[in-house]
Amino acid sequence: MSIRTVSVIGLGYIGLPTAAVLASSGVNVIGVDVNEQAVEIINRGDIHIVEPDLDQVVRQVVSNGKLRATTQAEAADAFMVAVPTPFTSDRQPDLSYIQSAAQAIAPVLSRGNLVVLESTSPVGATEKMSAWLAELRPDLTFPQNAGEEADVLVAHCPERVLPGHVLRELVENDRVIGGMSKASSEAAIALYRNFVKGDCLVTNARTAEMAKLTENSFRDVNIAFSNELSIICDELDINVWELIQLANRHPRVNILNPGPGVGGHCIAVDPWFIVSSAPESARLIRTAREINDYKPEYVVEQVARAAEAFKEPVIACLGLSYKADIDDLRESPAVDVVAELAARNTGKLLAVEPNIDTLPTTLAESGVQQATLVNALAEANILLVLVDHMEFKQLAPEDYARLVVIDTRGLTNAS
Ligand code: SAJ
Repeated sequence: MSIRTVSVIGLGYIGLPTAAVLASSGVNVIGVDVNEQAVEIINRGDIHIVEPDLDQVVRQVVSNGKLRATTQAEAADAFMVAVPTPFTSDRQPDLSYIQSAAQAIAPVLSRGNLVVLESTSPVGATEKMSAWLAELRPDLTFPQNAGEEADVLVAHCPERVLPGHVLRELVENDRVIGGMSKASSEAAIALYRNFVKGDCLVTNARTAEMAKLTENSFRDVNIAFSNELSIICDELDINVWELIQLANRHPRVNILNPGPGVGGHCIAVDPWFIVSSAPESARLIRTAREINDYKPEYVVEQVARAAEAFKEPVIACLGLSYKADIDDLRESPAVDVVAELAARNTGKLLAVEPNIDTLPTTLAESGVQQATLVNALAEANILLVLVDHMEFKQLAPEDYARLVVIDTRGLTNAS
């Protein structure tokens, strides 16, 4: 099958870079998003999200006509669905965006089309998407009923790129391709070969779904181990950073870094998809989530105790983003910690975040002030390190010698 035109449904953190990289490989790409403002920005050759170098690629492919954005799905040879899969308040996967995407593409589907689900999904979601499409298009056959003879091919190929390194990882990372039929996998490989230099590893859709959830749960469980260690070490008066450094000198030990909690839109969410599918069996995965979710609360308590020693506590909060050297504040444990400190009136809060211009309104309205690193250190009596940004790694011991230090990232322990 020849794939000349691809429609990417959802132009967010994954869909837009994927659309742009695919377009720069020479494929005609139609990007579809319900957000009219995003569509308008992209068609101007600009971007509405933050990712290094993405603006240049988008500008180039929009100006040479290879990428065009629209709010209405159009006919194409292949469709890539890259929409959000959040969880509901009771931690069940919310597939409503996938269902909306199926409703949007069903009317324009035709025989020989390939539909790939890229969104991180609970096991069974690709089959569900295919069932929704089949319901809406009884005139076409799908792999769940027609196997290798199906008119429409369906596969899952989870995105696995690291925010901040998306353009490189989109090309270099291996891809797991789970077709609902052999023909579906082959068509998906042909699609990804346009821009992927890594290996395309073939499996079925359910295993591909579980592979993605497993990768992020593996990381979550390992971070939970280090977060638990940090709490145990506080109790036993041991420096956790020194401890980890020593233990990691064993040839088969590689402990990750403790922090103020796990943020981002993936690692703190995806393990719940496993828990909701196998609630009785996923005991370690659930406990890891609970440990990581508890860590911001633990940090707030530490700061509150330290603040009791001062008549007028002034806390320099270093970093607000969910991890180092990015400007992404969504689902950030650092923001949660600062917001909770503000809600409890723990003291004067000076937030230092070199990657943003203005504080989120919720923080500003609760009295948090934005400050430069120099001013915050000069005014504060407590130093709270929440993110290991490169600007903070330059700090020397004399810069904070007179402050009470609560360092969730081990910056002040760097040897
Ligand atoms: N963190 C720690 N300690 C560590 C490592 C990370 O506390 O040793 C924290 C970070 O500070 C952050 C959170 O974990 O708050 C997540 O950061 P991350 O860099 O581990 O991952 P993400 O969420 O930016 O991207 C992950 C990646 N998954 C894996 O590394 C297994 C990425 O490859 C996925 O594509 C992405 O999730 C996704 O979209 O699912």
